[in-house]
Amino acid sequence: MVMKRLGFRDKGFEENEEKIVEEDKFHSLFVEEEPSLEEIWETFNVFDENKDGFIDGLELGRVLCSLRFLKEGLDVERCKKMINCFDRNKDGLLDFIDFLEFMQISLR
Ligand SMILES: [Ca+2]
Ligand SMILES: [Ca+2]
Repeated sequence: MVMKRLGFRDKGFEENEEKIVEEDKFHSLFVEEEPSLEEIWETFNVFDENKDGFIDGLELGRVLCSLRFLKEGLDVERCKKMINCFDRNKDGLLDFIDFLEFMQISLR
């Protein structure tokens, strides 16, 4: 991983390395609970009510309300702020990778 960052290049090696790093990364996300990617994907789909592949503030708010994480009712502004914390490309939506980060923090 470090070697890769430093620009270590060998085509075949690099592809393998990439895969291992990816799996390691996912693995280290869930040392405690270790939900599978499938489980997270299912969770993602629960959040993504309109099935467009992204979670917006409203969708996040609905689920958090139903889970009673938001006690004062649907607070879209607060949800948008939460999304902004994990939104890498700043489009105001959580895609699956953003959601992985979100889960990682939430499960702690
Ligand atoms: Ca959606
Ligand atoms: Ca995004």
